[in-house]
Formats: sequence, C-alpha cells, structure tokens
Amino acid sequence: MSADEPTGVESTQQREDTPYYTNATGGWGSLKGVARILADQRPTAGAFRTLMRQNKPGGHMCTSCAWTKPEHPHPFEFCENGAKATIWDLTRDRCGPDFFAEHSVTELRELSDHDLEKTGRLTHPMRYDSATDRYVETTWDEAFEGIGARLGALDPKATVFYTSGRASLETSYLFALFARLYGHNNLPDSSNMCHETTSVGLKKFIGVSVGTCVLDDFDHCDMIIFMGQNTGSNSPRFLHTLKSARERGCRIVTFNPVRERGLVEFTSPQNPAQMTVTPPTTISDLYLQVKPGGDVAALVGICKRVIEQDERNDRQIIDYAFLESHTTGYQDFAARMKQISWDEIERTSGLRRADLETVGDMYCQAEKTIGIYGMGLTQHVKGWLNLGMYVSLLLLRGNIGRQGAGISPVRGHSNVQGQRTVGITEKPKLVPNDKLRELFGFEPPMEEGRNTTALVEGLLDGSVKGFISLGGNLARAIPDRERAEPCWSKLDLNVQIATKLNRSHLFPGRHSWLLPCLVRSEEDRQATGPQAVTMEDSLSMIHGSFGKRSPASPQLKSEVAIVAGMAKATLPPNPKVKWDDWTGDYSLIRDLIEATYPDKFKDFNDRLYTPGGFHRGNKARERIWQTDSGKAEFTAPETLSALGADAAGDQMTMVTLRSNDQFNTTIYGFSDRLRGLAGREIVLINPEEMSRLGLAEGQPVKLECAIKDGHERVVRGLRVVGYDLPDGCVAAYYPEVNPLVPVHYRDELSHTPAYKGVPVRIRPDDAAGEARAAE
Ligand SMILES: Nc1nc2c(c(=O)[nH]1)N[C@H]1C(S)=C(S)[C@@H](COP(=O)(O)OP(=O)(O)OC[C@H]3O[C@@H](n4cnc5c(=O)[nH]c(N)nc54)[C@H](O)[C@@H]3O)O[C@H]1N2
Ligand SMILES: Nc1nc2c(c(=O)[nH]1)N[C@H]1C(S)=C(S)[C@@H](COP(=O)(O)OP(=O)(O)OC[C@H]3O[C@@H](n4cnc5c(=O)[nH]c(N)nc54)[C@H](O)[C@@H]3O)O[C@H]1N2
Ligand SMILES: [Mo]
Repeated sequence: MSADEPTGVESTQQREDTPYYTNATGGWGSLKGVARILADQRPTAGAFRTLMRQNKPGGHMCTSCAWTKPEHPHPFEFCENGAKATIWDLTRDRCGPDFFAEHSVTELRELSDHDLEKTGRLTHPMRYDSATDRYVETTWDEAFEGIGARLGALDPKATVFYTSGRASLETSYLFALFARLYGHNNLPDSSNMCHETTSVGLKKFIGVSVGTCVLDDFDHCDMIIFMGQNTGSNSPRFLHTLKSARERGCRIVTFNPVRERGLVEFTSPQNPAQMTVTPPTTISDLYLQVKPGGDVAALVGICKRVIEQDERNDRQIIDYAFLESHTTGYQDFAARMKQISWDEIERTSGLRRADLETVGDMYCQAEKTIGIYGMGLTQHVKGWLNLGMYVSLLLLRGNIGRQGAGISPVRGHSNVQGQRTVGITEKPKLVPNDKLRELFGFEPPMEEGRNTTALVEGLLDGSVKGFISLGGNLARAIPDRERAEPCWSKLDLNVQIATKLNRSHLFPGRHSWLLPCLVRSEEDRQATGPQAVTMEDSLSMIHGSFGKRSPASPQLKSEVAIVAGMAKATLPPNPKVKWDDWTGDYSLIRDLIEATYPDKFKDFNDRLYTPGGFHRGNKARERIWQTDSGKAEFTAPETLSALGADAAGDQMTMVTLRSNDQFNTTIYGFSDRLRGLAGREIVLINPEEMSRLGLAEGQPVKLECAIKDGHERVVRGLRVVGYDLPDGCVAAYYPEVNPLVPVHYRDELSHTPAYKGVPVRIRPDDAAGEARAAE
C-alpha cells in the first residue's frame, strides 16, 4: 500500500468550520521558522557549522528534545526546534554586569518571559544585593564560599536541589552525590512534572521505568498508536521515522483532542523533491479527537473489540501462550472489559463505537504494534491508569518484548531520562546505596526526599529554606505558581545555575547567586583538556557530546565545575571524594558511574562515541518482569475517566498546550504556526461550546479553577478563539495558565501535576460581557 493511498478509514470527528494550519508540518514553514530565529538572535559566526555537527558522532547532542540520534544521521540531523534551541544559545546578545547595574530586579519583573531570555547569554557570576535590589558581579570563589557557608548553616533536610532535564550524566551524578553527602534526597527534577507517571506506572505494570523500544523496532512494526504526544512540535526528528514507516505500509492511529498537524501530514524539509513537487506524506490513517481524560475509555473500547474478535474468529487473536507464561490478571481484566458498556465508553471518550471498533480491527490485523505516548496520558489524575490500560492493550497480543513492538513514551528534555538513571531521585530505594557506601565511605540518607510538588508544598508552608536550581525555570513551570511566587523570596538561600535570564531568577531569597554555565555546543576545557559529556535519549541510547564553539564569555564554568565547586566548599574533606580531579577529567566521573551502575554502563568510556549511541539495557524488552508479581500486569479499570473531576454544566476541562514556538518556559516567539494561531493569551474552545456559553470570538475572558479548596485561582486577560476541539474542553498555553492548576491536583501514584485535565470555568472579562452574563 502506498502511503498516500486512501485507507478507507477516516475520522468522523473532524470539524470543517474552524481555522487551522492546512499546510503539512516541516516543509518551507519550518525553514522560515528557523530563519526568523536567526534574525531575532543574530547568532555568532559559524552557527551553521555548529548545526551541522548537531546529533552526530563526535559532535554535540541537541539540547532540545530527547528523541534518539540515529546511527546513520541525515546530513542535517536537526529539526526546526533543534536549530532554534542551538541558535538561541549562540546569540550575540549578552546579559552581563552592566545590564544588571542598569536594572533593579523589581524592574526586570516587568519583562515578559521572551524578553528576559532575549537579553542574551549570562556572562558573569552574580550575587543578589538586597540593599540596591540588584545583581552585582562577584567571583566564583566568593559564590562557592558563600553558598557553602549558607548550606553549612541550614538543615540539609530543609534544602532542595532541583535539576531541569538538560544536565549531562556527569553533572547529574555529581549533583546527586553532593545532595546525599550533604544529607538529603530532596532531588526533584523536571520529569516530576512530565514522565514521572511513566517511571512509576511502567515500573508497576512491566517492571521498567522507561520505554521498551529501540529505533530498529520502527522498521518492523505494522501499526503505531499515538496517544497524547505532539510529534510535529515536540520531537520533530521522529517524523522522519514515521514517514519511513508509513511509506512501507505501517498504519498509524492517533488519539488527541487537538488535530495536531505533524500527526496529520509531513513534508520533509530535508527532501528537495518533496519540498517542491511530491505531496506531503499522510501520517495518521485515523485521527480520533478523544476528550481530554477519555483515553482509558477509548482503550477499553479497543480491548473489548479485540476480545470479541478473538471469541468470534477461527484465527487466534489473543496471544494466550504469552499471557500464560508472562502476565497476571487477564481473567479479571477480560471480565471487566465485557462488563463495561459501549454507552459509557462513548460518553467518556467522546468517540463513536464504530471508530473504536475500526481501531480494534486494525490492531487485530497488525502483527506488531508500538504504543507511543506523551503528556496527554501522563499529566492526569489517573495518568497511571492510562498507562495501565495502554500496557494491557499491548499485552493482549504479546506486543511487549519482541522486535517491532513495545511501549514507547517520548521523553521531553534531552537528558531527562538519563538523570534518573544516574541517581537524581527522591526515592532512596532506587539508589544503589551499598555502592555509594563502598565508593565514598559515607552513610547515604535513607529518608524519602521531596519531589517537585512536595517542593511547592514546602515553599508554601515555609519548610523549604534553601534551593539550588541546576537549570530550569520552576517559578513558571510549577502548578500553583502564583501562590508560590511570594514564597521564593522568603528562602534563606536561592542559587540558580543558568544560561539565560528567566523569571525564577527574579525572586531572590536572603542569599542568592545567579551562576552562568556553558551550553552543550561550547568547548568545555578543563585541566586535562577539552571534555565530553554524555546523555541518554528517549530510547535509552547513551551518547557522547562534544562542544567545539568558543564559550560566550571567558567567565563561564561548566555545570560539572559549578556543582563540584559548591560541593567542595560545603562538605568536609573526604579522601575518596575528589572534586578537583573529577572536574579536571570527566572520564573519571564516567568511571564512577560505571562502578555505581555496572550493568548499564559497562566499558562506558570506551563506548562513548558508538554511532547511534549504546543501549543501556531493558529487562522488559527481554521479557523479564521486575514487578511485584514477577509478571507483566493487566489492569482492570474501576473508572473510565482519567480526570479528577468531570466536566459538567458550565465547568470545562482545561488542557494546557505547548506551541511550536516555545521550549517549555522559553518562548521563542508568539505564533503557533502549526496550529494557525497567533498570540499566547488565548483560550481555545469549539464554536458550538462558545455559543452555548454565550461567548463570542475574540471576546476577553478569564478562566477560573473550579476546584474549591479555599484558594481562588483566576487568570484574566485571555481572548476566546474558536478551534476544532471536542465538547466540554478548553485549551490554553503553558506556562501562562499555570496559576489555575492546584498543586494537589496530580496523578495519584506519581504526583505528576494533572496539567491536561483541570476543571475550569470560562467567564467574560470585560464590563460589557459581565453585564451580559449577569442578565
Ligand atoms: N518545541 C518543543 N519541543 C519540546 C518541548 C517544548 O515545549 N517545545 N518540551 C519538551 C518536553 S520537556 C516534553 S515533556 C515534551 C512534551 O511533549 P508532548 O508529550 O507532546 O506534550 P504536550 O505538547 O504537552 O502534549 C501532548 C499532546 O497531548 C494532547 N492531549 C492533551 N490532553 C490529552 C488527553 O487527555 N488525551 C490525549 N490522547 N491527548 C491529550 C495535546 O493536545 C497535545 O497534542 O516535549 C519536549 N519537546
Ligand atoms: N501547565 C503546564 N505546566 C507544565 C507542563 C505542561 O505541559 N503544562 N509541562 C511540564 C514539563 S513536561 C516540564 S519538563 C517542565 C519544565 O520545567 P523546567 O525544566 O524547569 O523549565 P525550562 O523551561 O525547560 O527551563 C528553561 C531555563 O533553563 C535554563 N537553561 C537552558 N539550558 C540550560 C543549560 O544547559 N544549563 C542550565 N543550567 N540551564 C539551562 C535557561 O536559563 C532557561 O531559562 O514544565 C512543566 N510544566
Ligand atoms: Mo517535560
């Protein structure tokens, strides 16, 4: 079957009446997107040469998404967003002591997120001076001594060390070691807001905390299901893999409330023929606009059909031999599937029985299926149940642990998965404490530490007093960010290690430092010469990364050197802990990683530049199930909705979205080309819902959180935009609407904030509108 041949299946859920970008993802639009950032950031000379080294053996690994870096890279193995991320780092603009002398911190709070980062690369270590309300230039020695002295005075348990997912394996290992030597496991990271549901959920159901697929599986699968992952914006290089899969006849089905362009069709910007004459590749055979939080119900519908077909057909559809030897809970699961009515499935998913049966039939026909997912499944109150049902569907036909099949979460930050692999975790049971005792001669803390939502709670109740942020922008990224805002300034210690200025730097505590670091494409020269760092991608491949650019400022230090500098100034001397030696030669840190995790990092230093990376191993892939039962587990769902509160009446479910022109809280620009939207202060809603609620296109509105817990949560100044969405939901941009998400509204097992299913009300926000609503 050729890719563009009609497949006979089409979503009936499409609405024709609302505008969206009708061109394919990729193509000229993506080249224009890069050109605009080039004009905006004016990168230093040689930026193009740097991009040509991106994601290739011997070059640096992109700092944008975590999608894998293939063994045989394209000549341009970077996408629109990877190019933007690199160019953003290589800007000519500088944010140094002169800039800070001119502007007080209070004044800087007036700038937008975009304008803050646009001030350019941070160049000097800075200390906050409360008398003048300014950051003032300092020396690295003063900063390290000052931080060490404050940490010495604080109770380690009252401090938190956060990591955003860019820091290398080497830095992350040292940061976690620093925390434990100092005396705590308070090591939240960005994955606490993202794929923690994966770490906890997949571990529970199949015994591994990461996905089971490798790139080769995508050459062998004949069906791919996408649930709640926006490939075109968030992992665009993956589109090449999907295009190849489509072209050899693999079928793709997508579940997403929003018709995301990248999953509809794609033109490769790397393919000159397709850029000019050939039509774009259709990506999804069937695109189902599930209601937010409706995936459990949709999956139940598919499973129900598979079980029915197995009973009805001569051909065996369910892999009973696999179920028998590898799984537990099938009987209860099958009974529950039969019991749940189609009526309930249709109501909760917002999808039609016929469409779900079609997917069920496609799944029965496919020999090998891969299940892809992202934030649309993980960021829900019952995110864990989403994963339990997804795993159950795959188990039915033995689709985990064989070539061409598996479950594959698409991770976010470029090394977020790897940080967990080398010790960034608040859970002592996940740490090889015996190895740490043996290697470093100390007693690691055994008390469970704080994850990200526990950090927010600690800010709110004052129990967290010291904070070190290794990258990231938590003041913007967290739930309940407005409630937390005044609390940051009450911290005794707030240290921010960053590349560019962001809002988190503008709530300094009593003692604060802003420390600038190298970016990945820059040369990291230490005592023994230029150093490589490493990262783990979404498919568990470990890659070396080598920066060659000259640093944005001679004052910059590497993250390794900054972490080691703080640690050395804080901790008593220990002959087994050699911060200076490790900083001088990162291969010594890799030796420590290998000694701590010998199964995953065997011959680490020798395998650093393996083309395509080396795989760190995955037990579920080998059908060894490290779960409580020793088997892969079926989940019989008690409820069909992943939401904590169902939408009813004027209450709507809010989904928070990322645009094509942002990387998390870094806002590159204000257009969302792939969705055909401009401006970020908007609320999307479908036109029928708009008129049902008495609203008009462009009308100013406010959103209010509908959860009653004694706190008012409102975001004003938004504009209504009619958009193709299911009934009962609205969508708005992250981080603008983060004040609406209560910190306790989160996945029940992993505490990942439920950013994709917040109950809200939408109200007019102008005098005229309010009067109309009151009538
Ligand atoms: N350009 C760019 N790339 C990025 C990022 C970025 O901000 N910008 N961020 C990086 C990070 S840290 C991460 S974690 C990843 C995130 O990448 P994704 O996992 O793709 O996350 P989102 O874009 O937040 O949401 C994914 C999709 O879920 C859909 N969705 C919402 N609710 C539901 C639901 O209930 N069910 C289903 N089936 N779908 C739903 C949304 O419409 C959206 O298309 O991307 C990484 N890559
Ligand atoms: N409502 C809502 N909220 C969300 C989400 C959502 O979907 N909806 N998604 C959540 C997710 S998935 C995530 S991962 C979090 C993201 O949360 P974070 O990871 O905390 O935030 P980022 O925006 O990625 O951090 C950007 C900052 O990192 C710094 N930086 C960039 N590169 C480097 C570097 O190499 N080193 C250092 N030290 N600093 C660097 C820069 O100063 C930049 O301003 O947000 C979460 N919040
Ligand atoms: Mo993320």
